[in-house]
Amino acid sequence: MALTLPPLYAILDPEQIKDRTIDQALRALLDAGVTILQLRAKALAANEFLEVAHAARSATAATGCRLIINDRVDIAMACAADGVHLGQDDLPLHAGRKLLGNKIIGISTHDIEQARQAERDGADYIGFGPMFGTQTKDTGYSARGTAMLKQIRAAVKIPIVAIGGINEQNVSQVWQAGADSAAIISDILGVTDIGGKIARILKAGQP
Ligand code: TZP
Ligand code: MG
Repeated sequence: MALTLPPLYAILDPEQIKDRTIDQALRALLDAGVTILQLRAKALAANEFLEVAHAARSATAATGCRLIINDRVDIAMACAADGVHLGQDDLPLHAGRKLLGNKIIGISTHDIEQARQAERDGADYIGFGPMFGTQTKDTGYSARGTAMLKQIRAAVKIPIVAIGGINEQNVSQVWQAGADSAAIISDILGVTDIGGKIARILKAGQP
């Protein structure tokens, strides 16, 4: 069945949570009502990542929030996540599909050809970015901008999650340009009042 994504795609990255614990950040996101959450933990060893993934799985299951694991199909399987998010250099989609069956698989893309390829290969959604300048990840790509996002929207039918430098001020631009969902890390995890921030982001408009 085709995937539907909410306007906000939350990402929990332990490197971006300032002086909160991972559990506090997780709780704040869930209390704010997020319905899809990606766990991204590049610096954690597999055993630590799995421990956090189990905690995220039980907390998200309690609120009905879908859980997506970044990069690691094995961790996604071990914690019974709803899916995985894979970059261009991660396990290829066909291998992820073999292991995960009909669970959600999202693919990071940076241009039209990658977007089309991900759709042809059976991705459930694509990430597209970096939309604007971002400090959170050195993607090696220049800001893609909303004009390119509109071209991607015209090129694929599957849901698009825009990512990279999105914040409360510019989020409505990405929804207007055709993104189903906006992924926001630092502008959410970097503030004191995560709930208030998310409420203002959602008020900023609907895709
Ligand atoms: N992929 C492309 S940009 C990015 C990822 C994971 C980081 C986005 O973080 P922020 O802080 O919302 O710009
Ligand atoms: Mg990756």
